[in-house]
Amino acid sequence: MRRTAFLLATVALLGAAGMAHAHAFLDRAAPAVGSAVHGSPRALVLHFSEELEAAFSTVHVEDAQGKRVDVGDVHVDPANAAVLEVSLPPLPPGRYHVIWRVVSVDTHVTEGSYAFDILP
Ligand SMILES: [Cu+2]
Repeated sequence: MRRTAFLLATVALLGAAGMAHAHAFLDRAAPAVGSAVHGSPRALVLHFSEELEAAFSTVHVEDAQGKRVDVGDVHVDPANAAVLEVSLPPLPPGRYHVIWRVVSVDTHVTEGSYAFDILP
C-alpha cells in the first residue's frame, strides 16, 4: 500500500516534469496562416513543434459556408511525425478555414484554426 502511494507520487512528479515540455504548437503551414494563394493547393500541410500521435491527430478544411471540402485522407507524414497532411480537391477561389486538433507524443492536446484565401 505504501509502495503504491510512493509510485503514484513518482508518476505525478514525472507528469509535472513532462508539463515543462513544449506541446505540439503549429510551427508553419502551407497554405500559410492568413495567406492568399493563387490557384487551388493540392494539399494542406501543417508542421508542428513536436511529433504527433497519428491516431489522435486530425485536421479538416471548410469553405466559407462551413462545408468540409478536404478529401479526408488525414495522415501524419511517414518521413516526419511532426507533419500532418490532408489532400485537397480542386477548389474555387474563396476563403477557407483550417481546423486542427492534435495529440503530441507527450499526450498533450492542442488545437487551433486559421483561414487562408484562394485567389483566382
Ligand atoms: Cu505537452
